Amino acid sequence: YVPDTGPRVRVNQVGYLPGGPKHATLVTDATDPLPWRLRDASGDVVAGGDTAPRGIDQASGQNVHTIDFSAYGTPAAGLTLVADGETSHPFDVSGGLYYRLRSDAVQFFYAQRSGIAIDGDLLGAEYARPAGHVGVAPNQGDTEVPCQPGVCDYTLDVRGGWYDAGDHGKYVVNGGIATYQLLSTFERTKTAATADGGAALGDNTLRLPERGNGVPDILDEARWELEFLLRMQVPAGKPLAGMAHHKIHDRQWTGLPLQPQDDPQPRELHPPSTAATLNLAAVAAQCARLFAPYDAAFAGRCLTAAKTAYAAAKANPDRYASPTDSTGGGAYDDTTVTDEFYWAAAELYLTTGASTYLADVTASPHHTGDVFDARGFGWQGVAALGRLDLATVPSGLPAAERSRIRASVTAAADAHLAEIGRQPYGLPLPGDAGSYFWGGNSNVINNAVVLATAFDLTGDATYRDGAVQAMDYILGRNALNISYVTGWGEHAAENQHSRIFAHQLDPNLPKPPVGSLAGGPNAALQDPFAAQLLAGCKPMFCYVDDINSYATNEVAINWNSALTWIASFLADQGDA
Ligand code: 9MR
Repeated sequence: YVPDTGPRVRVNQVGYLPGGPKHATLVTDATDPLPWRLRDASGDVVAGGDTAPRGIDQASGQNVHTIDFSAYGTPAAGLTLVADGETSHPFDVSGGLYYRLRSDAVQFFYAQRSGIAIDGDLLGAEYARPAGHVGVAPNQGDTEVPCQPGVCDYTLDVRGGWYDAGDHGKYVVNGGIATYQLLSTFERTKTAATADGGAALGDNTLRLPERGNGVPDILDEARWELEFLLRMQVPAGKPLAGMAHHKIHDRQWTGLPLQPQDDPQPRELHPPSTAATLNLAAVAAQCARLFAPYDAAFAGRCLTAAKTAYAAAKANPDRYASPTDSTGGGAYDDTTVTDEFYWAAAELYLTTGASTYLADVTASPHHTGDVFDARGFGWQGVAALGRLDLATVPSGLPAAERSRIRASVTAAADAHLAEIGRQPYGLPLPGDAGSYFWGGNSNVINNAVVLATAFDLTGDATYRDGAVQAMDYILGRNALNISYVTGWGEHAAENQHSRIFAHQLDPNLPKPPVGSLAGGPNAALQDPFAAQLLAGCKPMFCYVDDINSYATNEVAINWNSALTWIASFLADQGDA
């Protein structure tokens, strides 16, 4: 199988910020520098220079050169880069490049909502659908959901929330990091000097049913999941009260396509877990501080839930979700929860200022340990979330402590910058196969989040430029010459794995909405379709834009939450 990778000059197909870095990659057999030309829409040459040969790129196996046209800074549409007889996909130079991506990326969450009819007037007529899993046949949930046999003697109303990904499962651990990133996207607008103060994500800025209710729209979207997460808590008086059930999903896996309202499977609560409980504690604590100005009663409910969840986790510190519990839904297993304890304690401390939580933060092995990783962070390793918030959210931390924590963020960002320099495709990710795993696009973006946070903390533009370059990779500067974000870029992913947006299987169904991020290259080839098609692939080629490849081409809330955060950051850079 040889994918059509288009022109051998690889660019960010969306474009470049006028004052930002501008890099491209040329795939060629040549070993000596070659001339490159930047052409405007009418074909006139507006800049030029020579390529820099980089040899064989480990992640792609290609012989490549890099092109640096950062010196060009004039806004223009329809530019192309020409080198070695090849003309790149067209792109823009504009300060407004990412304005709409900021809302597109978060709009995905409305499209994933469970328990509410999706309004075609808001999202587009083709996306209208009835409410899923509200107890209307053939659905069997989620209003009165029993546990798996033997797990509990009650039912819970766990309606609402977001469908996790291409399936109809709802998982507290993954809901946790996704909600965190939406809340953090908003919180950054309040704490970062380079942010826009929240106006762009405020009331009446997103196409949501709650728009115009006096609450910033991104908080309204986060609340849809927060309410679900709160419902997953074991009620008082029951065994393990205060813990959170790990997940709720179908008893058996369903096929594609399948609209949520047509799912006939029994739904079941799976056992409470320490990791889920700490995810609830962390995001409910964030909820308490961010909703306080808008809805004191809801903020109070969140704070109570956060505190009871945290106490329950401390009383039950080693209840782990089983790695084999993956029938009908994903496992989201995790047997290391010191990082979840650290994150939850950090959020509770930042919200309450209470010394007990600070003591737990300080006693955590992650407090002084290195929480950042060259391969990014994700749902299973969340210490970085606590660290980033301790660095950015105002608190009573002693100044020396605050500086040490901030220095750990800039040190991680320095390491990512060094990696960007080593990679001919300019992404903050080591080039070996171990970097290219399930959902890895979100890890690349999360490294960009670390770089962006370092910029917010220091104002040092090299960090901002690193974050921008990471997104160049996501938006087309890669071996496959593809943008991984639906509707963004000349040649973008469009057949992501989803039961709802299964256009590839049924032309009457829509494609994933504009702004949906694909999981990305996964060298482990963990689905049969990819395994058969892509055997022997070099890591950066281990991806296919086909609905059957759930291990390379799914959509997921924790991936779009990373995109949401960075899109908002990039939009704020404007003409930078
Ligand atoms: O994102 C998850 C990835 O880190 C795991 O390796 C993979 C296999 O366990 O599961 C991914 O999450 C999936 C979840 O289990 C079920 N819903 C779809 C998720 C995205 O593919």
